Amino acid sequence: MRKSFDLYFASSNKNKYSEAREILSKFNLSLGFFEFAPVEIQSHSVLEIAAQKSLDAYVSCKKPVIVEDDGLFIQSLGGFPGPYSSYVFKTIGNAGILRLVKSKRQAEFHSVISYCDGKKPVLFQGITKGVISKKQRGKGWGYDPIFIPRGKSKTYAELDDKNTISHRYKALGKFARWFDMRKSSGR
Ligand code: ITT
Repeated sequence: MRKSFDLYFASSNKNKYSEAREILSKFNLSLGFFEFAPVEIQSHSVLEIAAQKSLDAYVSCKKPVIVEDDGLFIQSLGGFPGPYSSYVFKTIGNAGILRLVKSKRQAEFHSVISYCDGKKPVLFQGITKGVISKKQRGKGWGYDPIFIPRGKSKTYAELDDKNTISHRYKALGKFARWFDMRKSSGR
């Protein structure tokens, strides 16, 4: 029989789930996977996209659920690809991004976790600043081979401790502390 969880991660992206599960296990939270292909609204805001994604996910999942919306914001490209990161990765990919980024390489990875249990979604944001590398390094998924977080000389793909510094870790850490407080207060 399938194990049931108190909390699910709804996504079409298993890489995001695997990292989220590992991160939340450090906060003693177990996380089920709810495979879900969200219809993303057109918006410049990852907060707005995440909130709507979690409302839609709850309708299908019918259990307390979190979703995540991410964006890689490259300063010299006016924040591109930002909320369109998934589409841009599937179309021009890392090679395309490296062709676009010339001298100024500053970038930020944003994560928004949205929790929904049928009421108004609750949002948590995590940001990791860094730079875009000059070439692809390491064998990670998505933009991992081209993003070097601030204070490191390696890309996310080359680091062993990505899950302790990433945008995802920061957003999930805020969520886990809130979720725990809410549980202790009996709500
Ligand atoms: P959902 O079904 O959960 O929406 P998705 O892959 O479409 O999955 P997003 O809309 O949040 O997710 O897209 C953000 C894209 O940014 C994602 O597809 C990856 O290519 C990339 N991305 C997000 N977090 C990343 C990380 O930690 N490392 C590398 N790439 C990442």
